Amino acid sequence: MASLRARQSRPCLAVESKGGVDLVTEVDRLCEKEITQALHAEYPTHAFIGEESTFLSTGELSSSSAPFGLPGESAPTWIIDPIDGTTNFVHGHPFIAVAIGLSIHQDVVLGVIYLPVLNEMYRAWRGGGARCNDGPLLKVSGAQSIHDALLVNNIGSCREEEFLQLSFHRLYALMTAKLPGPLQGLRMSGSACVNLALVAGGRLDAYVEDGVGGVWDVAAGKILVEEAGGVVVGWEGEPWVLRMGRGRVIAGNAALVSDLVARMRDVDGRVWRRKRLRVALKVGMIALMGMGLLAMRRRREGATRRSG
Ligand code: LIP
Repeated sequence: MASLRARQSRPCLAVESKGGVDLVTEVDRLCEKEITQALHAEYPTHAFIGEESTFLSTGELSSSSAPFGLPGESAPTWIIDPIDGTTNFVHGHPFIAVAIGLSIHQDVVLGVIYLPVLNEMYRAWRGGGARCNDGPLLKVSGAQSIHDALLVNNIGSCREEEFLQLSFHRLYALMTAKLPGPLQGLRMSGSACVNLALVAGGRLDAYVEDGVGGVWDVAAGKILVEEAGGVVVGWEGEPWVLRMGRGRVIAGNAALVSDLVARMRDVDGRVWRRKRLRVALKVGMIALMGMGLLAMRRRREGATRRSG
């Protein structure tokens, strides 16, 4: 991990795009390979899911384009994000994390998140509480309202206009809320794992993101937050489940999370209704123009018949 810190300042880091502004570096791949191979040596029958690749039963790493799904019921599965916050890493920004989660029967039972620049190791296992380094048991914050909350949100690599407009509407609604008052503070860290570790440690009150990159962004942090007395849910407030593909997440203490779920639902509903109204207005305008044109044509035809 010292080498991870050193490589961050290396000027000739090989960076590739996974599509658009989504980046991967040689260090992501190298770290994933080392972590996976070390775990595989200890647990040869276990399954592995990494952000950059998947580990085949032959002991080889395959490229992330290889099809893979969550393994079956019984295989304990290690879920690895070798560098969460790759864009931060590329820019030398300190909010980066290495995350490892272990899921058994689709339930994350163990999680470790290491913040190499801060040298903070967060860890938790089911029933064992969560800790950072040699510190006391972690506890999520007790903030009960957004007016007392420091919220973290990320806008990942999606640059679609509609998605961005909706994302900014949600933040605007929180920043201008009348009751109980506007959000106390808003941050964007660029790393889902840093967010979840800091929520578990009570240094951020809540985390909201629509568009986390995959299970590796959330798995390890989920158990940290839960063992620190908090909850991690999906957009409708449903339990967050391991599922391949992009995801949505809200984490924090239960009261604040259910308030945020309701507020997101409210904004999404309003934006959706406005969009439907705009479509209805457009259709109405087109219909009116069509009727106008038809009436003009009929008048012209009538006039031609009368003059003939
Ligand atoms: C990133 C996450 C970030 C999210 C991005 C992306 P990466 O992971 O940590 O929170 O907004 O979509 O998934 O690519 O830095 O490992």
